[in-house]
Amino acid sequence: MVVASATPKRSERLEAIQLPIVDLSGERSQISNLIVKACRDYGFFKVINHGVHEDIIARMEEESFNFFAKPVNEKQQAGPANPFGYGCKNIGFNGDMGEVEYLLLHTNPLAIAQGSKSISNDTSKFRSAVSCYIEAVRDLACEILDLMADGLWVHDKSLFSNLIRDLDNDSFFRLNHYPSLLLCKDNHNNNQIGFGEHSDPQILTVLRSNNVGGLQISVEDGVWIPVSPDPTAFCVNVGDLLQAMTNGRFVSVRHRAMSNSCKSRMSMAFFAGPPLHAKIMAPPEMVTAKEPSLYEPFTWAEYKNTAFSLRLGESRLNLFRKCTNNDREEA
Ligand code: GA4
Repeated sequence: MVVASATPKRSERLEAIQLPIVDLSGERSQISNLIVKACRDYGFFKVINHGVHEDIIARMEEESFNFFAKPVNEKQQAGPANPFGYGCKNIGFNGDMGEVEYLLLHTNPLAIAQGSKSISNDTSKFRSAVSCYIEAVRDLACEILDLMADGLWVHDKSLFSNLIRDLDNDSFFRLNHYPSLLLCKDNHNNNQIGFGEHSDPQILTVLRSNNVGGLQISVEDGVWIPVSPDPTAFCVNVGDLLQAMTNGRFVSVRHRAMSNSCKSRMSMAFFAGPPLHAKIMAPPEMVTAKEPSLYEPFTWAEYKNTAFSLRLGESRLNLFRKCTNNDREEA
């Protein structure tokens, strides 16, 4: 595992962080421990030897590339994003903007079949590429969630993964294109915000990007650390729901994506979400006398409604925090 060096007190760091790297071909108990440590320290890690076939990734990337290369008026036939469909610059419903264009899809098969019609001229090719990719990354997400449960000594090893294996799971798939800007001067990265600061509301995110940097994470308030790109790995991050289910042991870390003025960046993110009616609460193993439960139980539907009604960077999980004695004393 490679660990990041101490963070200087500056608002931006120019050198990229080496996130913890988890080799999934390693020994199981060692891997679970590495994952747990990474999720506590950074909320982010990379996985290599993940078992997702290169072909599956290449096919999906090609479809994504073909879509974004289309003329604007054709892309707009798949929009506007509400939240699903093609979006350009507008993010969510509350006026957030960024230098990004994207396709957001729900991952249920019917939604993919419906959505594909306005996205590709070869609907069945697009549909097949998306279905294979989603199946593969969902399996990967489940394997990682089982390893997490193991590493946390949660008795039911499938507690987390069952939520996203459920037929009614509410997982999303997002293709992002951060176009290169017209300003490219002497190869200097005149970066602009592509996708503004936020944490992911779901359980887990599995992200893959081409070889262009742009992802930055905030391990400390106001300090942005670039993550080096690595197309051979998947970047995995903890979502808000997993922070709640681990009673705050794992951190759902704020991140953002910058668009690079010289090279265009493409990324593909799978957001693993539970069924809308799923009750989100920490299992008994995560709650002790020393670490009492931090959050009120809530359903994903309740949380999602709150998350989607706020601005991108607004804190959401805090709204579900229990009132502690400290809070009472402070009030
Ligand atoms: C962030 C993670 C995912 O991309 C996403 C985003 C969603 C959207 O683009 O519609 C949100 C954002 C994300 C969180 C706050 C709300 C909702 C935009 C926004 C302002 C698809 C998701 O699930 O939440």
